[in-house]
Order: sequence, then C-alpha cells, then structure tokens
Amino acid sequence: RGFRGCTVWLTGLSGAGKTSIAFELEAFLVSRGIPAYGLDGDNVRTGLNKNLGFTPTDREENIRRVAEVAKLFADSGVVAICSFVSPFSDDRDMARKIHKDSDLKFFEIFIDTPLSVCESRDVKGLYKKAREGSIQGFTGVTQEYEQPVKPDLVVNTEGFTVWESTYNVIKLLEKENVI
Ligand code: GGZ
Repeated sequence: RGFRGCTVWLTGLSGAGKTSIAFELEAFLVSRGIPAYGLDGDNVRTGLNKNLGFTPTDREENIRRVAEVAKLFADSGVVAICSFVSPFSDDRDMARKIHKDSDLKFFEIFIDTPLSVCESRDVKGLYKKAREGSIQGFTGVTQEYEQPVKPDLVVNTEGFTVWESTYNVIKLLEKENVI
C-alpha cells in the first residue's frame, strides 16, 4: 500500500507525553518501512531555533520555522512528527495553513493530559522551578495554554501505556489513508 508524506502535529503541556508518543510513532512507522522523522524542542531549539526563547513572539517564530521545515519533510514523502507545546491557537492555525497552502495533510493532535498530572510527573523539575519563579512564562503556570477547539484527534495518556496512546494516532493515519 502506498503512503504519502504528511505532518502529525502534537500539542500539549510540558510533560503531557508528546515526545514519548512521537518516539513510539516514529519507531512504529520506520519499522513498517514508512519514512518518519520527529522534530521537537530537543533537536530544533538546540540548532535551527537556538536564538529563540519562550516569549509569545519567540514561540510564534519557533512554530513558524518548524512548520516550514515539516512542510518540506512532508513534501518529500516523510511523515513529519512535530511535538511542540505550541500553546497558541493562532500559531497552530498558521502551521496548518503552511501545509494546506501546499496541499499537504496536517493533523493537529491534542495530547490532553491535565496540568495536575503533568505537574505531578515533573520529569525535568521545570514545574517546581516555574512555581518558585526561577522560570518565567512557563506554560500552564505563568503563561497560557489555549486548548485546541477542533483538533483532528484528542489523545488521553492518563492510565494508558505509551503504546495505547500512540495506537490512537496510528488508527487516525490509517483512516486517513496516510499509511
Ligand atoms: C514551556 C518550557 C519553558 C517555558 C523551557 N514554557 O517538557 P519539555 O521542557 O522537554 O518541553 C518544554 C519545551 C517547550 O519547548 P517548545 O519548543 O515545545 O515550546 S513552544 O512550542 O511553545 O515554542 C519544556 C521546555 O521546553 N521549556 N522553558 N517557559 N516549556
């Protein structure tokens, strides 16, 4: 069966599980012979976007550049898996438009893990720092997260394994004839 490049955009709070799902999805697709590549803060904010911080303006530019890069991946036939907090609806809409203008499929997926759960996980200790005031403009604490109003998919992670959460995304891609 054929497949087409597209962009899978994961949005949600820090600690929601975006990167875990992205990694699992990438591994699944590649194991099936489908080219896929994950973009996230770890490989984008250290290079291409290392001049950007976390003000709303910098986040907008972060998302714009990532969307442009993802568009190129998708256009080349790769499934671009983007995991970014992307807290602002306007920025996510811009990312979608960048794809739609080139006739490329774009799936906005809300990783809907409640703040209380993300904060209790606090894998990197960032919520604690945000509460103490040593990190400013932290999403969910001192900066807004605008919940997606009409995402293509909402994924719950609470009480599910990474594979179970990821499988929902796989089912969507199958339904949309991407894989
Ligand atoms: C939110 C922050 C911040 C602030 C550093 N707000 O859980 P993480 O650590 O690994 O993922 C978060 C990441 C967010 O970067 P993004 O490029 O995804 O953000 S955006 O889409 O809004 O541009 C978190 C860490 O960077 N981090 N400071 N103030 N997350």
